[in-house]
Amino acid sequence: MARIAIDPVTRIEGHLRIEATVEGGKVVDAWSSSTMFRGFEIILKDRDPRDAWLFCQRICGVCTTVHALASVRAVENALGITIPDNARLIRNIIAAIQFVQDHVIHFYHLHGLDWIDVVSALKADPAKTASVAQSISDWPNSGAALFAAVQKRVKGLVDGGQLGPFANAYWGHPAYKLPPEVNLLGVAHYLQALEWQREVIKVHALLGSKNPHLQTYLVGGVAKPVDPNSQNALNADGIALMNQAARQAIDFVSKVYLPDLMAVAAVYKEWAGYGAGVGNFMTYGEFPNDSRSNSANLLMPRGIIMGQDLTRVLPVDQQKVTEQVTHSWYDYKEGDGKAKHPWEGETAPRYTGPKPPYEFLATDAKYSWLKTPRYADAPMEVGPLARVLVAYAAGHKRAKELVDSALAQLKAGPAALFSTLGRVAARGIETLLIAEAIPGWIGELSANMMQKGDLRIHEGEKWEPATWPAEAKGYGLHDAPRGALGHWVSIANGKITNYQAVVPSTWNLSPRDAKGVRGPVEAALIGTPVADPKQPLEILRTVHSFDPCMACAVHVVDTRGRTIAATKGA
Ligand code: NFE
Ligand code: MG
Repeated sequence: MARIAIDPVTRIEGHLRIEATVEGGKVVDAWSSSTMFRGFEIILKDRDPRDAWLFCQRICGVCTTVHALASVRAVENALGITIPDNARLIRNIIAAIQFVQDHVIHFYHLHGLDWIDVVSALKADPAKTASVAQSISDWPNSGAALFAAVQKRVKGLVDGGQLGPFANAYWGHPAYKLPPEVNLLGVAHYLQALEWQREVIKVHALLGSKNPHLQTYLVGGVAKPVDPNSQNALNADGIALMNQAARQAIDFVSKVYLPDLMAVAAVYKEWAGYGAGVGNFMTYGEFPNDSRSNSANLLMPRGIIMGQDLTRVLPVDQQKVTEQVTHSWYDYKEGDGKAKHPWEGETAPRYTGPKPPYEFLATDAKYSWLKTPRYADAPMEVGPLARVLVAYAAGHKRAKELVDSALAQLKAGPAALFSTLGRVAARGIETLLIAEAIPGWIGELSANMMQKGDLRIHEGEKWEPATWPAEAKGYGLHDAPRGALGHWVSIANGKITNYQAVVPSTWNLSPRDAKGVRGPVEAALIGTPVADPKQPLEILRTVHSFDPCMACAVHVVDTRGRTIAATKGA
């Protein structure tokens, strides 16, 4: 039995360490640890709740906007504010473009190289790659000359020993199975996706003045004026730019991302048999159709699935969300065994782990900077798979079409969804579903401005703290690209008295709970094959399928600058 540590896991955001025991070529146990402490909850104390979103948004630069949105929703919920329709539409468009860009970047730049062997692409015949590309999609940039040029570029990098973004991976590992031609296709699209994402994200520059960290959120609405008769507001030119970006998004997702995903999935079908995880899924849902606070009228429905049971979608009650610290480097006043709802949450860090450099963590004790979130005491997987499963089980028409079509192509049943491959496929499926919804919101916004003359962007009535109750508390739900995100705020005399964020990657990468029950990633790793414990590529496949973000999950970087060496991570 070998114990291994992968630290740092790369092609994620933040610092993640995975320890696993491997026996008989398989993972038999696993531990997920975040090695980075942050403290946004502490930073927010005593601040004006109208400023909270500006601080929170800096929790992460990958899922930019998401903490801003959850924060304004939480404060609006506390103060009983209903935002104008234009603000809802602008927020939906911002969030949706975020999803689309984030998921494409994940597939090609963070996860793709777990499946695509860049070095093998050098052996491909570019003409054959062109015929593969043209057989799966009518995307125009698919000629032999283009693939030959990409191959030459990569060969130049390899020959010059300057692999750049392609350095430090397990090239040639026996678990890579794609033919050289498909590897070349993947590498070409890796490069095209870089160019594409820069274009579509211009919508953030237009609506948010910049990316990352948009400037135009506001408690009560948005600070982006809409006015067809002004050059200084969102006008017909801006609507046209957004429509163009939405078309580019739908095109790339339907003609590049999804066909590539299906081509990769067809070769790695056995990954529908690994990585199931805890079997419980939760989503807060997203993209509200009306402006009520935390409205349940959503494009992607809110709900819970327990024990892989797709016949029942259970409601979500935020009161049942708690966090534990039995295995986390924090103290609770009443004792570490307690499960605390975020309104009563505490952030009191105390590191009790080994002094670096160390070989392994003491995983019987505290071993992570992540807390352990639970819903009604159960671990929950959150993210694309949770959203797609809940939509599918709830009978969402487009979700059903897309899921059934993917399953038919792979000749698989719904059980295949509970897997590493299911997680990757769900991400692609929801990217298209969300991209397709963007033109509708742009149309509504345009009609409001141009036809109805409705230019309202902000509900100003409750802006002054003098209008607020002496004490208030609220919660804001958002489903971010990586999953269910909740912010909980308590306000007294115009100031924040407590603030807690319970974040998608905290749900997914949590350590064990008080009863020793594993978190979703820990559970998903059990049974993962490992051909060579010194090159744990397969472990990375399952970990990356969750698209971890530890920056979000632990929410102030450890200024001691610890460096930890163990088995090489890639
Ligand atoms: Ni930093 Fe984030 C998303 C949030 S994940 S990426 O999506 O919230 O935990
Ligand atoms: Mg938190």
